[in-house]
Amino acid sequence: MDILLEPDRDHERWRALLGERLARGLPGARLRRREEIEDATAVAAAVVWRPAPDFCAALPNLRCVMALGAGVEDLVSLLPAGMPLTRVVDRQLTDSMTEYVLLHVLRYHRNQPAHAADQQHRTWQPRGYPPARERTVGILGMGVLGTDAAARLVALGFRVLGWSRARKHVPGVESLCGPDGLDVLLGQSHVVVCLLPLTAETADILDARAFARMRRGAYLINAARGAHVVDEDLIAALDAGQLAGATLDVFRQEPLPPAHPFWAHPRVTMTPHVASLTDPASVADQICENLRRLHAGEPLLHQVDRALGY
Ligand code: NDP
Ligand code: OXD
Repeated sequence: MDILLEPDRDHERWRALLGERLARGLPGARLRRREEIEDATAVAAAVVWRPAPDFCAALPNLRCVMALGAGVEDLVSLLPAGMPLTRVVDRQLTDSMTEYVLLHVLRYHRNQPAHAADQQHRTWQPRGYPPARERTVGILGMGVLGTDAAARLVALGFRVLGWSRARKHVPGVESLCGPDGLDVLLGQSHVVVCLLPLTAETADILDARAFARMRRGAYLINAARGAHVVDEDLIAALDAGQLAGATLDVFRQEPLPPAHPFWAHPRVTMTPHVASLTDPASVADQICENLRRLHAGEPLLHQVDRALGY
């Protein structure tokens, strides 16, 4: 079986890590760059991240696409409806996202943006803060990433609300669902964290209406996808003081164009889509296990529900 390998970076590293595992577990499997494919009919699987949009058009016997990341909205819209699609679910990826969420929740909880501004002006200004239990953090999306971040925030003492389609039972987390649940979360949270997948239902979910429902002076952390946020509405909410600040890791267009107002906005903290990076060494085993399963005709791990889009 031939396997198309098209990551967006670290190609040689992926090839080495997958190659050595396949040599042991699936001898005969061959990893191929697009330009190395001699017989397109022999390609049964594609292991990809942000591939060229037409990557599967000339692969008539493709049986599965394995994404090298967690959010798969691009592939969901690109692939034929029946094509099995898997995504990454990985302890290291989850830990990295939780680090990002904790970093920025704590930064806001402990007034770090204000202290940083004070330092610029050589101003000694002690600023008080309430105990964590008096802060509410709302997590939009209680999946693999949201659940872990929520549990670690609970361990730090925060009050945590979690919003998902189905109700969840995570110790210490108040589970909310549906439009009413969303309004409760927005209305009560001091910090709202977006960890939703991007789907038709969740696109533009953080718009003027949502910001108006948030507590005055609340913060937003978006580490999911740029298209969850309506940029102009966020800027208007920040400028009006309705939101005190936003931390954004993801953007509608990446890299963010130099002229975009987020770059220079005093209440925006930006990172270049690094909240959680896939670690090839951590993820190679699950990709090889899925290739083995595909070969053996067994059910695949971490398969995306094509109808739901995540
Ligand atoms: P999961 O699929 O595990 O979880 C998604 C969660 O969102 C689920 O709880 C789901 O509810 C909920 N959800 C989906 N649609 C709705 C809806 N319409 N209303 C309410 N809740 C909804 O995803 P992950 O936790 O693994 O990842 C989340 C996202 O994080 C990814 O899709 C990706 O976009 C982003 N990401 C960003 C990274 C970065 O570096 N910035 C890195 C990795 C991921 P239910 O449980 O009921 O189905
Ligand atoms: C992902 C990402 O979804 O890197 O894995 O954004």
